[in-house]
Amino acid sequence: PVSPFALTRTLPADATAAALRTDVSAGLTAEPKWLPPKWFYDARGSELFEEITRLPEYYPTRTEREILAVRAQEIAAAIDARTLVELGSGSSEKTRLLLDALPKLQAYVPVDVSASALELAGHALLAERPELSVHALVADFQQVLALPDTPGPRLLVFLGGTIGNLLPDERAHFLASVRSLLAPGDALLLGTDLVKYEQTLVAAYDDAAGVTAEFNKNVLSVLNRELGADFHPADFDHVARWNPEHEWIEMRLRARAALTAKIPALDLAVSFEAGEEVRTEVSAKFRRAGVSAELAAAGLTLRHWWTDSADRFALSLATL
Ligand code: AVJ
Repeated sequence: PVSPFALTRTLPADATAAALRTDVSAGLTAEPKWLPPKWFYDARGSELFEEITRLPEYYPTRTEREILAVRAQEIAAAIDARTLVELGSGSSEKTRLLLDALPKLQAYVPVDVSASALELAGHALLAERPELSVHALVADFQQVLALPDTPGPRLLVFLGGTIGNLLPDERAHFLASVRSLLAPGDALLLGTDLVKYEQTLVAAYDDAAGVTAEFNKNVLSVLNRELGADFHPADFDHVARWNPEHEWIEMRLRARAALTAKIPALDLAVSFEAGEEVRTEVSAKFRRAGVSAELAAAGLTLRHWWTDSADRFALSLATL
């Protein structure tokens, strides 16, 4: 018998380490300095993110879950998928709401950079739904994906508002590659956080308990461990700021005093002036017209737009 669980690596084992070095040397020698948000998520960072999702100020996770719970049947009616592809899986609890609503589902394809996260989630799911075949894909969703040969129609889901962590040109590139994965009859389900009152947004990224501050500073611990750097996270302040021009939240780390950090693995020393900031994340907030336009630019048509009662978050369903 064929095993119902298969794991395919499209990333060489050392790809992550190489990408980290490339990103850190580019970002910390740039003016102004930046780091990509994907490096937050080591084991500690993933744990802190889980903690963020339970904070009173951080509404996106519970709001998206609420929309999914209310709309799962409508989603299934729009696309009776035989394969569910989840990009950047890990939100297994939300995925379950979808899985349970799709009666014809045969295959689940979680895509994540972490093989261990995929093994855990895949086997837990199989214990509950032994009739599903799980084809886990170790891949970076920003790279070109080759999906396993599973039955259509396919529903591709990208939840959590993670698309907002991409810059506009990265988003265009990402949506175009999603478009190239879809055949007639397939669909994309996309979660986006929405533009709202500035204080609400800033509070969601600068919580009173300081969990997001710790999450932000965790990227320095990742650099210390992976690249032998000597950052002291306490030398930096957490900053969360609304950028009204781009309509995104920016997280930054601001040096409390002038300092120089050594990064031996890159043979690099990085100096900060007092008050100098490194941008560690953008989290774009959307409006319906913008989502519709970005989908259209990638050759996709917005078919459904579902929000919660307070219009905080949206789920979009798009097809060719
Ligand atoms: C859920 C990954 C999209 O941008 O809101 C949470 C990550 N950053 N708090 C977001 C995050 C700061 C998050 N994503």
